Amino acid sequence: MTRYIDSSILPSAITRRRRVDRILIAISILALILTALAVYWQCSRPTVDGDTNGDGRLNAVDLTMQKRHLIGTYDLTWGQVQGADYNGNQRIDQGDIDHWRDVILGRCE
Ligand SMILES: [Ca+2]
Ligand SMILES: [Ca+2]
Repeated sequence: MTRYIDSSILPSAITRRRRVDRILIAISILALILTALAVYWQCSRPTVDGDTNGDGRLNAVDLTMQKRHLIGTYDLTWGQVQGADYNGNQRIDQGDIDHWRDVILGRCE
């Protein structure tokens, strides 16, 4: 049995495949660079006590996340719980939330 290959299609198919491969490689490299930048940015930010969402600031957003975690409508990671656990009892409770609220309001440090 003899197979015939249309030689006019083959080079363009290979060229197209190489072009797609180059685009995929470029996207992969870009994703790797963006991931490295995100890790660097996250690690280089100052750590702020009570900062639950990791934006480097303590504010009402953090309190909302903590309150929602307390009533069971939002799950925090273990690291977030540790960061928000002011009284050191390994969980977020009303005492933690009251403390961070007072810090935000300038009632305590
Ligand atoms: Ca925050
Ligand atoms: Ca606590």
